[in-house]
Amino acid sequence: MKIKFLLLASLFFRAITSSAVEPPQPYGPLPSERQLAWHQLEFYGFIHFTVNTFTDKEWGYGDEAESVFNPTDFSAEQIVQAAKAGGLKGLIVTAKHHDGFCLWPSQFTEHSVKKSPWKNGQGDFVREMADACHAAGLKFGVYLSPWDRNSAVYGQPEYITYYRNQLRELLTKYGPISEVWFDGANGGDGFYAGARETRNIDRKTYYDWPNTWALVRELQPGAMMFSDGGPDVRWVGNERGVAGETCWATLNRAEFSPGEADSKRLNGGDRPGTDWIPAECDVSIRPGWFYHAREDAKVKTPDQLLDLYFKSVGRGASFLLNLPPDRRGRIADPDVKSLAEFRRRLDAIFAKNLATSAKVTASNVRGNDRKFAAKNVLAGAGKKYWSTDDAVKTPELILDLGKPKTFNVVSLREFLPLGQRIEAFALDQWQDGQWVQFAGGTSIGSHRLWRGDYVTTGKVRLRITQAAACPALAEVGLYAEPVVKKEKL
Ligand code: FUL
Repeated sequence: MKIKFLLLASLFFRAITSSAVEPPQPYGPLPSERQLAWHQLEFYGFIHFTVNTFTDKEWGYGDEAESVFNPTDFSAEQIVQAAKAGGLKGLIVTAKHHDGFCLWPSQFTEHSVKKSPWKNGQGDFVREMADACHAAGLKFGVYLSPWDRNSAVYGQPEYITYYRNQLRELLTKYGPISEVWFDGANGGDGFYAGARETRNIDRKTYYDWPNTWALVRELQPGAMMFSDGGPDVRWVGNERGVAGETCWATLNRAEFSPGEADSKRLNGGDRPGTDWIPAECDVSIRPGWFYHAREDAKVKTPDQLLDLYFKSVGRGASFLLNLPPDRRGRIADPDVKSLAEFRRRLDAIFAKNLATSAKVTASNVRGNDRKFAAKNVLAGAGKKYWSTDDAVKTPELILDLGKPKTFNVVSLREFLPLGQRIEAFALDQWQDGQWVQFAGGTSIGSHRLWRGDYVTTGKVRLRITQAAACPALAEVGLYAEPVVKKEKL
């Protein structure tokens, strides 16, 4: 009787004490709801398509005849299916590139698909792509080049009205827009309705970005906005698709504006930073952004795409892979094949988390409360996390795998609603009666993937070696990449 009472009393005591343990205070700049949703995408695509596809150029001058744009066998479904098979979660299309040709029938210019022989001037590339993406469950975004080498008024205040009118069309007629891409290449020589001259603009003031951004917020509150320095997602500082080995999700936003890029800083972010503006790694599956038949043999291999995935997604950034349609208006075979094989290999790596049944212990658990238990790092959904008492910034966590297991990929994720807290970590394996370090790194953020030599061990230890605040870690995963035979690479 007495024992039963004591047991009940202790359970009651635990219940009241555990509910009293508060979660850690958030640290530093925090992601918005919009950014949190975007972080889950990780991998999505670019579709570069316009007159350049037909003139074999990368940058059109702006004097291309509308008749040039004439895909022979366009299929939005084929493009979307190729992307989906590659595991891309969305597509961002060039509605207008620097040449100024509009791939939708804008009411504000005649320089568009309206004047093209394609579908007798009735075609709307943006519409078909938006509908196909939405039907397939993919996000849909638009690239509207601020620089317009066709427009007579480029460089004058009227152009800003024109640009915003076009943006309004794109943001109101095509359903939900997931991302708006504001390119940083701005001003220079161009056709400008026959003027054929060089027009330089003041990148800081000409576009009056704050008001354009406000328009996007008003019309599509869920849309992420990309530019060199945000406001929602930043350029990674190169077009090779590679984030810095250290890549913070934070940036001193006031020091950047579109077209004003300190690429080194963008590559790694600023710590602690004033705003949450994670990096996006844009890169083309081919050397060029637009399709050129001469590059058919230069499509990135599945192996190269995997490497890029680890150097973008695996460093807390997103991977924006460009798939340029060819003159038919379809993704060419070599690209489709490489992308599908890349996906097969990626899925094979992440098919099984070898840590799932591990016994997880930690040197400290916040308030000894199971809400913050070490084993939360195996929960998967990202809602739970392991955390420690405020004063404990360099704890360690041990995964006892029960028996030796072999892996070569480790996946870590912080619990983002509490900010980016961890500044350095190390990974050890239990070997011949002692701990031996096999990996280490700095930033974790939304995702950190380590990929290296195969490790075989029964126990793995994660040491947080530096943190700005007590860590909040949402995931630890161990994966084994199947060995690929040489001829498949
Ligand atoms: C650059 C542009 O100049 C390229 O043509 C391409 O669109 C790339 C994604 O952004 O700034």
